[in-house]
Amino acid sequence: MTTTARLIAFEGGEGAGKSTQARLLAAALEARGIASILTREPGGTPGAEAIRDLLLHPPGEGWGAEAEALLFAAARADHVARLIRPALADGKWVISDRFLDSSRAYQGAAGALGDGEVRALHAIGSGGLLPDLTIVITAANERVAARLRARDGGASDAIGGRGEAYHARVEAAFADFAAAEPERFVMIDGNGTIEDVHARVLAAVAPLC
Ligand code: T5A
Repeated sequence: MTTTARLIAFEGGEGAGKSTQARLLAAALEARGIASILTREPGGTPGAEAIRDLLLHPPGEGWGAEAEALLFAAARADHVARLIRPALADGKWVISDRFLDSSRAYQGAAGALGDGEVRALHAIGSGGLLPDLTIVITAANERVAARLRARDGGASDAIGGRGEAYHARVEAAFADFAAAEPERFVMIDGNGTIEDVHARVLAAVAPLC
C-alpha cells in the first residue's frame, strides 16, 4: 500500500503505555502493507543509544539542566540524521517512542530550561523536524504505578526517579502542548486494556493513512 511517509511520536509520562502502543501501531501498519520503522528516544542509533546510557545512568554527580538538554538534543540529531530522515525519504513511516516534545516537557518545562531554548537546540541539531502526529497517552497515576511496580519492582532511572512534583509538571506540560497545537497532538486515554487503548490509537491515526 502506498501512503505518504509519516513521523508519529508517542509521548506521555513514565509508564503510561507508550512503548506498548508504539509497538502495536507499527505492527498494525505492517499488517496493512505500510512499511514502518519502530524506534525510540533517547536512542534509535548506536550513538544515540550510547548517549541514552549516559543520560539514564549518569556517571559521577549527574548532569546539570543545560548539559542534560544538550545530550538529549545530540542524541536526537544523530537519530534524525541517520535513521529518521533516511526512512522517511525511503517512504517508510517512523513510529518513535518519545521525540522532541519529551525534551520540551521534561527539560523545558519540568526542568525549567524554557521552551524556546529546547526548540532552538532542536533547530540546530535536527533542522526543527516535527512529527506529523504526536500521540500523548495519559493514565491514572495509581494504575501506572501498579504497572511499573509489577514490571520494574520499584527500580527507576535517573529521570524516572525524580520527585512527584517534577513528573506532575511533565504531565501538565504535555496537556498544555496539546491544547496549543491541536492539529499536531492528540491526547489518548491510556486507561483500560492494552487492546482498548490500541483501538483509540488506530482511530487517531486513521486520517493519516
Ligand atoms: N526523557 C526522554 C527526557 O527527559 N527528555 C527527552 O527528550 C526524552 C526523549 C526515557 C526517560 O528519559 C526521559 C523520559 C524518561 O524518563 P523511557 O524508557 O522512554 O526513558 O521511559 P518511560 O517513559 O519511563 O518508559 P516506560 O517503558 O517505563 O513506559 P511506557 O513506554 O510508557 O510504558 P510501557 O508500554 O512500557 O508499559 C509499562 C508497563 O505497563 C504495561 C506494559 O506491559 C508494561 O509492563 N501496560 C499495561 N498494562 C495494563 N493495561 C494497559 N493498557 C497497559 N499498557 C501498558
